[in-house]
Amino acid sequence: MIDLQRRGVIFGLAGLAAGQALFAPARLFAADKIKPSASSALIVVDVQNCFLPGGSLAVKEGDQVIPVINRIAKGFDNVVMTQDWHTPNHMSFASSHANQKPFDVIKVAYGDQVLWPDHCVQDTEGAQIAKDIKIPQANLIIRKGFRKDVDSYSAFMEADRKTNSGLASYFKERGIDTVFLTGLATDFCVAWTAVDARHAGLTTYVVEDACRGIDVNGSLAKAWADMTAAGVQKIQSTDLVV
Ligand code: VGL
Ligand code: ZN
Repeated sequence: MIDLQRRGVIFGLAGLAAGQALFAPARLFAADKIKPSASSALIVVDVQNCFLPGGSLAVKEGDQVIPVINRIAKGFDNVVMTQDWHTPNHMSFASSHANQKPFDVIKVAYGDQVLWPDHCVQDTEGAQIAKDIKIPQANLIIRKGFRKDVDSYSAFMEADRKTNSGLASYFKERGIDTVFLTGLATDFCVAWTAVDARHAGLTTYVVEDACRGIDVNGSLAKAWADMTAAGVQKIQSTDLVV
């Protein structure tokens, strides 16, 4: 008798878990894991040579995201990559301004602009996506920052906050309502893309151990605060069932 009742409970819970999985990504109660579904997309932000150790705007441990991203990408049918893609003499380069050095902040028409070392110049080796990224099923590559006078950290919208990339419409047309963000750098392109994903109405996760930050003048802590305020959820790659 007791045994039967116990079984009933167990089957009941098992049924609930299966039901939740139909509406994935659901937090499966057992180990609180998240399973990507057909309406989920992985976004791989700017894993490009310039941002890897030895690159012109190297992110500390930037290369360490690659095996993590390759592993979780196996669980996604929908993968979007982004590629920082600047003109020579781009306005975000310190070298384009007299008397400025990398990591200085200047005022431009649309607000504050951090100045960077030259990086990710169109069609250069540094702008190529890291060769060790192995995601053959990636569906779309969004290039950004390709207009000389406007920077673009976000994959959705340029820094002037006017020019749309079309990515929100792409997700809408493809029935994607949930995105998982990975890549470089946590505090710039990942964070801005994550906040804009929320503005586009998407459920948004940032996979913390699949990202690394630049962390200049407290930018990493600020980025996490901004993301949390926007409703972005921080997870680890081990929270995913892939
Ligand atoms: C990025 C600074 C300048 C990034 C791009 O990918 O986070 N950061 N350009
Ligand atoms: Zn850039």
